[in-house]
Amino acid sequence: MPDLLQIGGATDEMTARVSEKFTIHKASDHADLSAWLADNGDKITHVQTNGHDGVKPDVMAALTNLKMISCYGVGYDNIDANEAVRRGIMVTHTPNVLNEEVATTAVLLMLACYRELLRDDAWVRSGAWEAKGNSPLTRSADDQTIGILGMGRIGQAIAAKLAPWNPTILYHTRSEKDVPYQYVGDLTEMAIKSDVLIVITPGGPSTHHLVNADVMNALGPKGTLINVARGTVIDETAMIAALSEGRLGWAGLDVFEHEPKVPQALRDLPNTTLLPHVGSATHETRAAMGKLTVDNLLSHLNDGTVISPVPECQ
Ligand code: A2R
Repeated sequence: MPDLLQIGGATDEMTARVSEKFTIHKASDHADLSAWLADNGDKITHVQTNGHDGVKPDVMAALTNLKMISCYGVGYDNIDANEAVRRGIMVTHTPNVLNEEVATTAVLLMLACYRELLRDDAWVRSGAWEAKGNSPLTRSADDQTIGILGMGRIGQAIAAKLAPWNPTILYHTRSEKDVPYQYVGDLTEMAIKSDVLIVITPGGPSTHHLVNADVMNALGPKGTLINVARGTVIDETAMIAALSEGRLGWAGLDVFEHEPKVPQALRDLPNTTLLPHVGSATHETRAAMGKLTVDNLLSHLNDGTVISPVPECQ
């Protein structure tokens, strides 16, 4: 059987299906992975990984006969897809099957910020309700102007999922899309016009710190920033300063620049709702992502075709 390197975790079902066709080697079993790769790297033909772990450049270089990387997740910014193309390595990911779940997470964070979900939950638990009476009023999430940065598969799912709150939806991308929302060619201009800015672009160098201090100042003291994309898209240091100084109102974040490390200053801020990168993390959606990850591997092994290649490999 061909040899597969498994980087990061996999569900039991994924492992069961993969083990019928491949000999599985788990990267986590080798304390000195470089040494193991030096002796065994040439026999690995397939890699199964995820968006967080990706494939580090030294690992990819050590896999001299690698033919395919299957990524469990839609974001693949931790895999050098251009280097893969240069070497003739196929890279696949799991688009579409997680659109609705990530969109739900974006809406969840936005509503939690507007209606102070965490503050009011604490109000009940701490006994403040009985001791002090009603909690302060919150803001209505209805009829807001919502700017979406990134209007791809997930951005469109977010826009659709927000419809019951009757928003005016603006969006910013590098090129205009055929969608029923208003395109804004300049991100800062969109932030000026928006009550909420939702970030849902890919990560990587092309979007690094796209949301900088200027964009956050433009969103303003009454503005809410939501990130369900990658932590690197927002300048986290500038965001902490803006939230602390009242230049930015609220932030709902599922992703962080150096996750799982989250700066203490951000954790201490009351105007934030923080999630541990769980955008797609439900049983149902992770099962669908796992199935597609394995389907891609088995299809490639069977006849060289795949179901969902990354754009660079199409
Ligand atoms: O810029 P365009 O026209 O390529 O539109 C894409 C947009 N985008 C950007 N917008 C502004 N500035 C950029 N530098 C930039 N780079 C990309 O992000 C497109 O509208 C959107 C990405 O859409 P999809 O490729 O369909 O990705 P999907 O499935 O919505 O997932 C987005 C990301 C993943 O890469 C993960 O990092 C995260 O959501 O879970």
